[in-house]
Amino acid sequence: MKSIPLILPLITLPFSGYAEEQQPAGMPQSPNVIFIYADDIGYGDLSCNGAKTICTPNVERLAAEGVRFTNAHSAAATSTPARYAMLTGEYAWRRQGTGIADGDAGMIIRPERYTLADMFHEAGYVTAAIGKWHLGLGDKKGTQDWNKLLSPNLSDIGFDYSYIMAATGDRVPCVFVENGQVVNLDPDDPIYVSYQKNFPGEPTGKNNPELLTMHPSHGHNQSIVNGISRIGFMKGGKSALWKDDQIADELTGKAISFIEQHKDRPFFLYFATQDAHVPRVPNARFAGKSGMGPRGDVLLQFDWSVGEVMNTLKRLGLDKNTIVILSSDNGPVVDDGYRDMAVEMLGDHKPGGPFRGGKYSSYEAGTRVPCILRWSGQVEPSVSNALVCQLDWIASIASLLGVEMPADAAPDSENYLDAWLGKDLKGRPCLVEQNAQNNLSIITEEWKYIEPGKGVPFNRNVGIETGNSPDPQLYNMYDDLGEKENVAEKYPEVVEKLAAKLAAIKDDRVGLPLE
Ligand code: NG6
Ligand code: CA
Repeated sequence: MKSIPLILPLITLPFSGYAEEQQPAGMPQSPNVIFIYADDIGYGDLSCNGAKTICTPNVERLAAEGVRFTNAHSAAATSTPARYAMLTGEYAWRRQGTGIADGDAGMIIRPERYTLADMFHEAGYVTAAIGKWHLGLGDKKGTQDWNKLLSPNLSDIGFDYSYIMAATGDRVPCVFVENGQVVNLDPDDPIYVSYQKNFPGEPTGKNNPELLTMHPSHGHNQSIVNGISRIGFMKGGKSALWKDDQIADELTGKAISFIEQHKDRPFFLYFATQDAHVPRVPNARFAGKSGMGPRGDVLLQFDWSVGEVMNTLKRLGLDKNTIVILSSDNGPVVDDGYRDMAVEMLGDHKPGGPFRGGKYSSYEAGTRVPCILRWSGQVEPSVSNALVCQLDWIASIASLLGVEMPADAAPDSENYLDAWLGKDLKGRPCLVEQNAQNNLSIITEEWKYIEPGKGVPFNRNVGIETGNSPDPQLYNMYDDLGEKENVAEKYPEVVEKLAAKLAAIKDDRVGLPLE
């Protein structure tokens, strides 16, 4: 296991990368980098991307001051594989055990893996992860003792500081974990977690619906925490339980403290908010404010978090020297398992914007997510249609910072720094997208090919077309952004070429030319 020095060298590495010559005279240090990584926020959920029924002014301002991407993707249509790929620079479908993780999963990114946080470390940065984690903790599934230091934890993969939700809002344990230790735990009330069976005498959503303040629509009928039944069973740890309506405040507060504490040295902050994942419990300040029910309200709450981060940067004079990247882990879902009125109150709102499908799907709304990069003074405000993917953040930022990554690090990540900085409108020649059944698609500027795959075509629980089909699908991205007309039979040669390219990438022979 590698050890991370507790005290990082105080000297700041010279800013030796790509933008050196453009660096303004007197720029004190390498730029800070903040990822604001939303959960389940769709392309169409933000007013900067054309939403008319919801107003997200802070994100709009960020977009107006930076590059707003229209063809940016997460690497997968669900959280765990999207985050795995983003943090390691490796497509998650190459690895077993990277599907949607239980709350008692062991660390999915093992300590020996080189991560984005390691890369920042090498450039002399202090690093933090605050918010939703969903990539496992401790050594092996189900063997954690939540009352002790969980090991390995995020400090073993390059994060100097972490304050996280172990998995998701709807999975036990419903506690924050700070640097591997459950926060506010009373030793006299230890915490137990199981994804196998309930603890004797503990109520569940299934058996005790009378105890619920929010009812499940599907799944989510196990342990009850704060009147909401979750996935998985837990017992004890009462003093450590989070309050759902305060998660955004808690995480935003921690993000601000981290920025304040490290304002004098280069820092990397991975700020993973949990709005708009279920269960959606907006703070009273936002409840009822969107006219769209809790799902709309938590979008306003997310926008508030963004505003708080931006105000902090301004207040501390870090505005110019901080790169802020905002994106989401996967596309949107309206009913994701609770009866929270999201479907009934949706009205004309289109969470996926012009795109077909949603979270879990092979269609574009699955992975084509909101994405903005702001770097005041360095990056011209613009809109970019370049094909870009979060997978490439590690290689692109390594290039910016002049970090040479080890040869075997981040194998699928490529340096598209110019595209990220809005200077090159081209981006990737192609990208592989992964849906919830691990069926893969390949997208180029012109085409989208979805490989034949197993699974139902429509997920009735969530009301989303999955894109699964026994037949090949081909869509023209120039004429048919909404993937309405499958033209696979019309253009068999394009299908053949893209299927071969996908097979080559799967096989690791990424060099096979597209033409
Ligand atoms: C699904 C959950 C869903 C959500 C998702 C993960 C059920 C019925 N559905 O299995 O509610 O938690 O997993 O979402 O349990 S993600 O954004 O973290 O990938
Ligand atoms: Ca998600």
